[in-house]
Amino acid sequence: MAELADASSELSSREVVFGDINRLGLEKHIVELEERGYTVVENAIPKDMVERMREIIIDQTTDKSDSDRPNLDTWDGGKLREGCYLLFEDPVFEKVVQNEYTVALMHYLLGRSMVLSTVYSHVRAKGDTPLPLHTDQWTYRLTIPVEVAVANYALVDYERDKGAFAAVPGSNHLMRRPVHPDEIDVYKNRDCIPLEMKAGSVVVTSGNTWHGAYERKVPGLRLNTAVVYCRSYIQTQEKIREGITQSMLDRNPPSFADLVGVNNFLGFDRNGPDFSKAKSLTSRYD
Ligand SMILES: O=C(O)CCC(=O)C(=O)O
Ligand SMILES: [Fe+2]
Repeated sequence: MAELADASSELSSREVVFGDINRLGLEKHIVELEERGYTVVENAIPKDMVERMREIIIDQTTDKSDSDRPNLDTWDGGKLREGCYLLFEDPVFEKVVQNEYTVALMHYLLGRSMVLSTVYSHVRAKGDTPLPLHTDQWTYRLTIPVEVAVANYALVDYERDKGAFAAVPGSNHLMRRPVHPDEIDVYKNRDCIPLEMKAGSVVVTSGNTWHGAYERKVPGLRLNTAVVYCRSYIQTQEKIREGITQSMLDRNPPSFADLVGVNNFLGFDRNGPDFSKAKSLTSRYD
């Protein structure tokens, strides 16, 4: 499990981030992130985690869709609801948000003071419309370096006609969002390609990169866990910080508290800001 360097570390942030990248052999993934705007790490998580996450997501979607429990391989009953706020559904999601490959790549993209924004699942069934190409950075302007990035874990094999992740290689350099219908539609955009991968792989995409998903043309479910991280000054998509319990903090390393934003001094009330938190964040992550 990756841990952010502790407060006593003598190393600069740059040394820590590139140290992790070298230790984990992720150098080629950094080049891909720069050139294409995304990169795939195979076998990022073990099979038991994949299976556990599927179960929990199917539990939540069953509950919210008010349907019979869908079978992963045979469901043909139409659209189902998304999974979200998954961090609070099961500790397996605490583990996945701290995945060492993803954290190392995210630190490269977003800096070590990044926070968790959402743990979400796009549940795709036969008949769902394709997900239009979009960028994930929801701030007013796209930026370099980016302020938002997503790690999308495949929980089933991704294949084009089974609802694979779609991406436009190099679109991270365009510095604008897709607008024309021919740019947005994954089937019309001639530069869009499917990212086919095995369950347990993760695709890390920077916030400027155009991506979406193909239609699922066969029965069964296309499930993922999409973990979004952002810079600490940006409003997170989910109320992560507000939902964290003491037992979640107790069973995780201290770096988890930073990741879920509880050490951010912003958002104070009548009692005033707790600058000891500001100090710990800035001194730890220069
Ligand atoms: O896999 C998908 O359905 C695409 C999801 C997406 O847009 C994302 O993870 O940011
Ligand atoms: Fe997205």
